Amino acid sequence: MGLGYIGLPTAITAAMHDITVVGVDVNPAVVEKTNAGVLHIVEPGLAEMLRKVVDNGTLHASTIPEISDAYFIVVPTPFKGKHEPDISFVEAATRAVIPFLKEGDLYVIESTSPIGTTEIMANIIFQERPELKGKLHIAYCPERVLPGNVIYELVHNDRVIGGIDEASTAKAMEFYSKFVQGELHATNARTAEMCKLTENSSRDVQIAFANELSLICDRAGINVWELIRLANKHPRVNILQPGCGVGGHCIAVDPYFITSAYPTEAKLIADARAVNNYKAEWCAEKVINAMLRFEIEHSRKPVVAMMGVAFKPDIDDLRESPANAIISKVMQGSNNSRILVVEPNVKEHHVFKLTPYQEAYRTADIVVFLTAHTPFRSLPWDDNKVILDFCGIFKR
Ligand code: SAJ
Repeated sequence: MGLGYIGLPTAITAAMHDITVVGVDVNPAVVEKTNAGVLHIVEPGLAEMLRKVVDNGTLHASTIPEISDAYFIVVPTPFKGKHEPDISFVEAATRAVIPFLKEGDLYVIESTSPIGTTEIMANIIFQERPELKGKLHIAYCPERVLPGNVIYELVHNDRVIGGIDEASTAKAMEFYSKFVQGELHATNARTAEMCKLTENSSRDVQIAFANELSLICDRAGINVWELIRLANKHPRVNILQPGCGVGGHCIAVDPYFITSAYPTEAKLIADARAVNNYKAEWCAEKVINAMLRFEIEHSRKPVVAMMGVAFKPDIDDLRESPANAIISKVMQGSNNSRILVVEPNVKEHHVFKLTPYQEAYRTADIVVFLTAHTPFRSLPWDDNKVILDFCGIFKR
């Protein structure tokens, strides 16, 4: 249930392992494309695999579920209100499969979900189908794959699997063992739900530490890149890299699933979110200040290059990208300066006109590095430009 960034690769991977899969999505365009063997997401190597499993008939897509032995819920869990998780898609997908469930079936949620979601869905299922109580296997198993490396990680990453009872855990483990070569770790549903939120919150907190260091170092006149490199020479220290904020649809989102439910306890997690959000605002302020200074010193407006819109290096995914927000803010405060926007990984942007990166770098008076795309690393340092390197291209 759900043929998005995780559901579709999972469906394809299962189909590659001789499991007959019906990929269900509410979007008819996604279903049509999938059945035509055309990939609607960007993921290296996946298009060939999709064509293969569609051609040999192990995967087909539909807008409605079909009778199966195992059902996987892989739909988004966005926010409602400010930062409250919205599990209505999980519930809708669950309600859609309820009529098809039969004794002995497996039902697994993979969507990132607030603690208790699996139990809530189990209750909904048994309310509608009381005769199945004790006769279904219900579990939670979060995905952990890194976009760009999905095919490898779906098979090789360890998985945490938590059932609502031991028989459910065992049944889900048996299923995943058909295509997962990583280790399968058994637990209960609540721990598995929290485990997913913990993994991404842990990364968010660690990035916040690096971002906080970058703010301190900027005030203290210390090169943060050198500082972190040296501190990491300690055998038990491993500090991540600062950037222009935290983006994507996971790390900047999942910690709120904890903070909204446990506001009294989740202090560090909430502060880390605040630091990472603030870092993007701070970067925008830095750019606007540099532009004002340039105008005063040169009696003309600067040309500014904003390098990178994607939320992390070498991908085309612009979702929840702090770079996007920084560029918009700089444009608002730009006082008619020329702003060149660069994103080498996409052909077109629905708001910004894009400029090739070499041309932007050559033309600009102020160059702002927002995303550490590999091609940017071959650009030469130029003393005649103001360079704001928020993501460590030059590490100067
Ligand atoms: N970032 C930094 N500094 C760093 C590392 C990352 O600022 O040192 C920033 C990136 O630029 C980006 C953001 O963090 O804006 C997130 O990027 P990421 O590479 O850390 O993670 P995602 O969002 O692509 O994928 C994460 C992964 N989770 C963890 O590494 C704990 C992935 O395994 C999950 O499956 C995925 O979230 C998910 O779907 O939850």
